[in-house]
Formats: sequence, C-alpha cells, structure tokens
Amino acid sequence: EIKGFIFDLDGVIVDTAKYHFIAWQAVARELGIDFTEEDNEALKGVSRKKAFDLLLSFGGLTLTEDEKEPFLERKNRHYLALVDQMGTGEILPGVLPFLEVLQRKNYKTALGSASKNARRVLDRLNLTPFFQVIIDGNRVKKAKPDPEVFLLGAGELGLPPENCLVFEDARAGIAAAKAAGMIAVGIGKRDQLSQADLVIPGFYQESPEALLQRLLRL
Ligand code: G16
Ligand code: MG
Repeated sequence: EIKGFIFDLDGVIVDTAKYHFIAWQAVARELGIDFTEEDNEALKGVSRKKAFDLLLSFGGLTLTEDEKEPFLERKNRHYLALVDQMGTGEILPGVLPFLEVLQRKNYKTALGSASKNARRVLDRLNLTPFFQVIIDGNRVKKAKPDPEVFLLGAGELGLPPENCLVFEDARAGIAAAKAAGMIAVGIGKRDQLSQADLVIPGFYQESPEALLQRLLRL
C-alpha cells in the first residue's frame, strides 16, 4: 500500500537541467572542452563534483582537487544566478495540482534530490510547504544509483520502503528507487527508464485524481 510519495527535483518538478547545462557549458568553454547537449545527459542526476569529473573526462583533462575548486564555485554561482530568475511558471505542467491533491488527501511527501541547492529552488517556486521532508545533496553521502537518498526520505517520513513511491527522470534515480525496495515511476521516455514500474511523460496527461488512482494500483 502506497502511503508516501518521494519526488526527485530536477526533471520531475522543474526543468533546472537547462540551467545546469548553461552553467557547465560556460565552464567547458573556459577549459576549451567541446560539450554538447547530448554529452549533458550523462551529467543529469549526479553530484556537482561527479558532473565536473565527467566534463573533464570529455575533454581528456585532469585537474587536482585544488584546481577544480574555483571552477566548481563559478559553475554554482552561474547556476544560482539563473535559478534566482526563475518563477513559479517554470513548475512542470501538472505538478502543482498533483501536489495539492496529495496534500488534501494527507499523503506523506518527501523530496529526494542530489542537488545542494534543492531548498533554494523549492523556495523560489513556492513549493517548500508541500514537502514534510527534504533530503538534498547536503545530506547524502552516496549518490544515486545508491538508494541512500530515498531510504533517508522514507525513514524521516516514518514509512517502510515498500509503502513509498518515487518519481524520477534519471536512469540512476530509478535504479536507486528499485534498490531501496520502492515503487519507481519514471518521468520521461520508456526506453530510457526501462527499470521503472511505470513510465509517464509527465503529470499533465490526466486529472491529478485519475493519476493518483492509477498509481495506487501499482
Ligand atoms: C540535480 C541534477 C544534477 C546536478 C545535481 C547537483 O539532481 O540533476 O544534474 O548535478 O542535482 O546539483 P547542485 O550543483 O545544485 O548541487 P536531482 O537529483 O534533483 O535530479
Ligand atoms: Mg532528476
């Protein structure tokens, strides 16, 4: 029986991936690395440090930890400047009505994100009050596909994993949810998220009540 819903942030609630991409592209340009939107797929859902290591590997470059630091800092400053321009209009279609239904029906909700800026983004979108528990990149030691982020979320909701359903757009996130023993719903395309129990293109396809009923049958 599903009693709690755990949401990934980027790609599920809001498309911040495009801002991460713009900020990483600026870093890539500084370093003379050719970095396309397709390369960016690999950076989704992984931590800032790990994403930078991937970017460096695309350019065949190696830097010491000390040398990486200023780039990571600049990337984050650039990303935050973009995020701080964001409005509630950037919440992905159907997400707000679905959160409202969950709240009205007293379901438990948590955020499970790799981002250290998750709270800032939620605040910016006025969505913080919809989550009882927020697990972000400051709290987890092991990145997705490790289940830590979702297990922490379930624990703080006071629910066993089998009573939780996770929404994820990244393959590593679906893997993390399954490793946690939870129901995993992919947001996006089926071929990318084959490990998921169900894949939906987004929250906008049906009424929030109909979607909830469909999920409760999983
Ligand atoms: C998000 C993004 C990743 C990003 C990571 C860390 O994770 O998908 O691309 O690298 O957060 O973000 P930050 O630099 O803000 O700490 P999620 O789990 O919300 O999809
Ligand atoms: Mg994501």
